[in-house]
Amino acid sequence: MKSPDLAVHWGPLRLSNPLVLSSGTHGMGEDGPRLFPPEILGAIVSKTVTVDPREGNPPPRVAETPCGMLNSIGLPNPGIDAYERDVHPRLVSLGVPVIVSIAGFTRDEYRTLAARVDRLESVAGIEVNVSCPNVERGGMVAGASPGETLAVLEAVTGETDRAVVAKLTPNVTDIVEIGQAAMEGGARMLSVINTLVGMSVDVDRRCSNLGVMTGGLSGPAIHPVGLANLWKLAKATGAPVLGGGGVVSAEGALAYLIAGASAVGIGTATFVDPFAPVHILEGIADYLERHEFASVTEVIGSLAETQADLSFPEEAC
Ligand code: RRO
Repeated sequence: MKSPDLAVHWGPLRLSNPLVLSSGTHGMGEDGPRLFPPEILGAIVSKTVTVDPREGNPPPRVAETPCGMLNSIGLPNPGIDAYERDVHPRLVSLGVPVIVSIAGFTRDEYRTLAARVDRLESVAGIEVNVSCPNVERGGMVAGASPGETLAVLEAVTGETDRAVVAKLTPNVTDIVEIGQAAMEGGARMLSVINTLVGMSVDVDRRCSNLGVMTGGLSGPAIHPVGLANLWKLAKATGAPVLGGGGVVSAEGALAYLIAGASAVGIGTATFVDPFAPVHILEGIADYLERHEFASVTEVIGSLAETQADLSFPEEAC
């Protein structure tokens, strides 16, 4: 039997496979792919870049939690000038579609960043990060408001024809209305989820395990939350949505695809297993062969929503 076709479309982007390396989990973007052949990835998302360089938050900036980790990194990055000069050429040289992640502290900064990224060569897309939990302005504060999300997306899409993806926060009551606002603002794709606000306490020292009290929770603990948000968003908006959060196995990635994700984000898993993308991709290919699917696209959105929809009703879910 022929090997299954792993290519997917995420909005206007054609990816050789559904695995997308999530922002912020590989230095500026290229640390992970140095360990394995980069072409095993469908795309890479850079660390989110701001107009000016940033040091980030005071340490400690990461803390392990049961089945996950907290980060309070605080958006450290070299700023758009250094990104353009030093980082982007290195990312592009990996030969994988590069999505540049941007965050502003005002709408004007988002506009500036969109114009700067628009003029770079070899940009597959622009991720508009309206979901960082570790900054006091912009980030999740903007992305928790449908009106501000709409305005930010309009500011960005007014400056570029590149494929714009809005990365959304799960720290909201109704992610669907935020996703709809982003699409109305001109986003072509959506991405869920950024990290969940969390905290952990060192009881002996009676202090937070992070330098700035709270941080963003990622890792397997958040997989069910990501999945529910992905499913709701994909179903309600019909938008091409990347699903991620807590993917550490082929089954975890397949769950997102089955629930309707066009592509799957991998991030925190690589802190435990730097080769996670290799193992997850192999596992997806094995699954497709085992279930005799010719293409990964056949499983996308194939979720049975009632027992009557099951192809094998006797195998109750
Ligand atoms: O840098 C961070 O603190 C950070 C960012 Br920009 C983000 O989008 N999500 C996150 O958990 N941390």
